[in-house]
Amino acid sequence: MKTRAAVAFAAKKPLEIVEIDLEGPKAGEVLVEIKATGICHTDYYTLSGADPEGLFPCVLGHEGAGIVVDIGPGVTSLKKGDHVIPLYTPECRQCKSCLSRKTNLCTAIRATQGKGVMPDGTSRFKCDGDPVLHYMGASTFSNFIVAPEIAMAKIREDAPFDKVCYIGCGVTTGIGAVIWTAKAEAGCRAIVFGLGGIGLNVIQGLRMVGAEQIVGVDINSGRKAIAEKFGMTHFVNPKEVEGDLVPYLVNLTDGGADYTFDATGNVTVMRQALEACHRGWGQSIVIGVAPSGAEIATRPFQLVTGRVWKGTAFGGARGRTDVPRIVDWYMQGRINIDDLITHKLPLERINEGFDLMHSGASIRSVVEY
Ligand code: NAD
Ligand code: 022
Ligand code: ZN
Repeated sequence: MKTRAAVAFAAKKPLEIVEIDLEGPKAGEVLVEIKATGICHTDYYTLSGADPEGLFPCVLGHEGAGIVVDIGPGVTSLKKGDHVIPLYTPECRQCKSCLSRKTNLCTAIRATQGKGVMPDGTSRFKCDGDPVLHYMGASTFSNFIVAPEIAMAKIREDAPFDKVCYIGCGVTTGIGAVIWTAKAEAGCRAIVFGLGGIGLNVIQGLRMVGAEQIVGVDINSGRKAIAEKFGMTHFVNPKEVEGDLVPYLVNLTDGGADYTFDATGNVTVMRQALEACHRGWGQSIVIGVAPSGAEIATRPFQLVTGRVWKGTAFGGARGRTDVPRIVDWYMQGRINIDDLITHKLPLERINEGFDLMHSGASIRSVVEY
C-alpha cells in the first residue's frame, strides 16, 4: 500500500513529505493508521546528524497514537480496530529483562530496532524501490506504519489521538520518572531542572504524589507561569542567582532535595542536580539525553555521603502495562495534557515544528493526519 510520510532523506536536510510504499505486516507485526504524532527532541537530534547511530533515509517520529488496521500471522494481543500507542520501549514479557521485574528495557527486538529494521532484518518502507528505515520501532511521521505487536499499547477507544499521542514519550517519561524511577512519596521536596516538554510532566507527577515543595529551575523565565499552573511552588532562574546555584538550592530546600530531576540533557546541570540532593538520602534522576560522547563528573564524596545518581528511560514505564493506565488518568482528569500541546500543525508543516521547539516557542507541537 501507499502511505504519506515525512521522510528524512539525509542528515541536516528538512523532512520531505512524500508518498512511499508500505508492505503489509509479517508474523508478529501489525499495520497501524497513525492519527496524530508529537514532535520530540530526539527526532531532531537524529535529523541534525548529531546522533552517531542516526540512519538514513528514514521515517522519524516516536510519539504517536492510532488504530490497528491489519494484523500479521500469529498476532494474538491485538485485533483490527484496536486503538494503540506505539512503544519505542517494547514489553515482550518474556525476555530476561522483562522477567527480572527490575527494568523496563525489554531486549526482545533491541538489536533490529536500533538498526531501523523489523525483527526479520528488513524494512517495510520503500521509496522508488529502495528501502527506507524505521525509527525507534515507531516511525510515527508516517500516516501508516508496521511494527511488532509487543511494541503497541492497547488503549481505550474514547481517548483523543491528538492528546494521548504525547503519552507515547513526553508524558510517560516525566510522570514515570517520579513514580516508577524515583518512587517519590507524599511530603517530599524536589527540584526539577528544565521546564520543557519533559520537566513540566515531572512537575505534574510530583504534584500527583503529593510533594511538599516543587522547585523548578530554568534559564527561560517564560516557563514560570505554566510550571506554576502544573504545581511548581518555587521558581529559580540560574542567571538571576547571585553566587553559586547549588548552595542556593540546598538552602531553599532546607538541606537539599529528596529528589532532583535533570530534564535538560546538559551534563553541567546533571552535576548540579546531584549536588543539590540531601546528604544521606537524596536521589538524582537523569532524564535528559546528553550529546554523544559527553561525560558526567562529581566528587565521589557526594555518593559516599549517601546521594544516589540514577537514570531513566521512558520513565521506567512497562509500555503495554503502564501506558493504558496513564491514558486512563488523562481521561479521568488526573493529569493535564491539553495545556502542554501549544501548537498543532498539518504534516506539510512538520519542519516548522522543529523550529518552534528550538526557539522555545512551543512546549509540544502535534501533527494530526
Ligand atoms: P525542552 O527543550 O522542551 O526543555 C528543556 C528545558 O531546559 C528548556 O525549557 C530550557 O530552557 C531548559 N534549560 C536548558 N539549559 C538549561 C540550564 N543550563 N539550566 C536550566 N534549564 C535549562 O526539552 P524536553 O522535550 O523537555 O526534553 C528534555 C530532555 O529529556 C532532552 O535531553 C530529551 O532528549 C530528554 N528525554 C529523555 C527521555 C528518556 O527516556 N530518558 C525521554 C524523552 C526525552
Ligand atoms: C525519547 N528519548 C529522547 C527523547 N525522546 C529517548 C532516547 C533514548 C532513550 C530513551 C528515550 C534510551 C535510553 C536508553 C536506551 N534508549 C537504550 C535502550 C536499550 O539499549 O535497551 C534508547 C531507546 C531506543 C533507541 C535508542 C536508545 C532506538 O530505538 N533507536 C529506548
Ligand atoms: Zn521523545
